[in-house]
Amino acid sequence: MPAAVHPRRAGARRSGIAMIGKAAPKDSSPKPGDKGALDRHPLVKACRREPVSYTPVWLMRQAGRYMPEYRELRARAGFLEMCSRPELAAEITTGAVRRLGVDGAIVFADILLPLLPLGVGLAYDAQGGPVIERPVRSAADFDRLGPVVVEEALGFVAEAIRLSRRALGAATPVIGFAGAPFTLASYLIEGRGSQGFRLTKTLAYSQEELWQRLMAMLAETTADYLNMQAAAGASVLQLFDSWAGALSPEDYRRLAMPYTAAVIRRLRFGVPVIHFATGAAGLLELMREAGGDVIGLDWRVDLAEAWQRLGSGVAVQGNLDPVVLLADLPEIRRQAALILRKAAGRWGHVFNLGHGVLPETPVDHVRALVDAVHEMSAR
Ligand code: 1CP
Repeated sequence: MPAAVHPRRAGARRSGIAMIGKAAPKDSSPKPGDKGALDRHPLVKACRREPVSYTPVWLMRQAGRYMPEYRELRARAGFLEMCSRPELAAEITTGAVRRLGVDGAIVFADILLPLLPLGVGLAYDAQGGPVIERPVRSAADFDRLGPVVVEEALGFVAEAIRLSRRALGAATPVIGFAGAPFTLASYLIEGRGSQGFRLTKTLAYSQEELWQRLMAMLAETTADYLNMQAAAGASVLQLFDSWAGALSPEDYRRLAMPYTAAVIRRLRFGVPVIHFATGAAGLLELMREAGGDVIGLDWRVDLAEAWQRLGSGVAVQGNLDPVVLLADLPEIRRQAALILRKAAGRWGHVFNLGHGVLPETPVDHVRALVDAVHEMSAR
């Protein structure tokens, strides 16, 4: 790999945790807080479809359970406690970056945190899956929800972003994120992860006014939450509409898209937005219409075909199948090369998986993927 491409390589090799408070790796990067320097980072530039010297790469769920450092911390603290202690959250965020050499530091948090102030009894079970004790299924349930003052209830996420940004300086942009209204509503209504989303869709189909009130509230909360993260120093924002693919195109257009579009319209800081969904091959044009500078693709679509459909006015992110990371290194490299070939060197590709890193993924495989993408895409 050309040294000029990755001046921070030496720092990146250090195993991450416990770097907070220590000096960022010495290089010629401008000072932390220098927004200009972060604006010139390949991740931010790729989101804006500007020329870059290599394809930037980060991974959804890059800082989770597959990492021994994370499991060690997790053995001593609950998930919500880890999220709500900014110094711990920042340690996990930046530790993953240093361990993996990725080009983006997604803040350690969860899409469901904005549901905390609603008072619905959000908790995470022994397997880490979210559970909502008092789901919202009627107008009476909705009327009982507490008010969400984002800065007050979720200021710890902003603080984790500030600490991460201070630790990383201009070397790596921090990525803020939130769930899109449909995906958040699905947890709020089902009470946990779901396969068929029957309760969610039934409510949307048969209680239209309640659906509109719920979705409008979630859109407003999500926009406030993302604006708070951008104000705290996030250089890129990702909107996860992980389960939007459960909807038909007509239903997506009517029941989800207006609220996602409202979130994106309300963003104030000019930070590039990645709009991601899974199983959404039938929705790509509508997702593009809803907004975002980058459309996040899962592995079920051919990247070149998807980009053709989306048009050249938008960047794309993706789209390696997370299961590939369980295979041997030559296969990982082969499949990563295939995706880079689909992107064909066009400006505006951010390499990522098509969904989150699986818990059984070997950390070395992730590191090898990141190195392979950097090396094969250097120009
Ligand atoms: O790199 C990172 O891990 C960053 C932090 C991060 C992100 C970006 C976490 C930590 N969660 C998320 C996003 C998230 N959370 C999504 C969107 C991405 C996706 O589709 O996978 C979703 C749907 C959730 C909801 C959620 N929270 C789930 C999925 C449940 C389901 O229905 O499949 C789970 C398992 C959680 C808990 C959670 N969030 C994050 C972690 C590390 C964990 C595990 C908690 C533990 O350690 O016990």
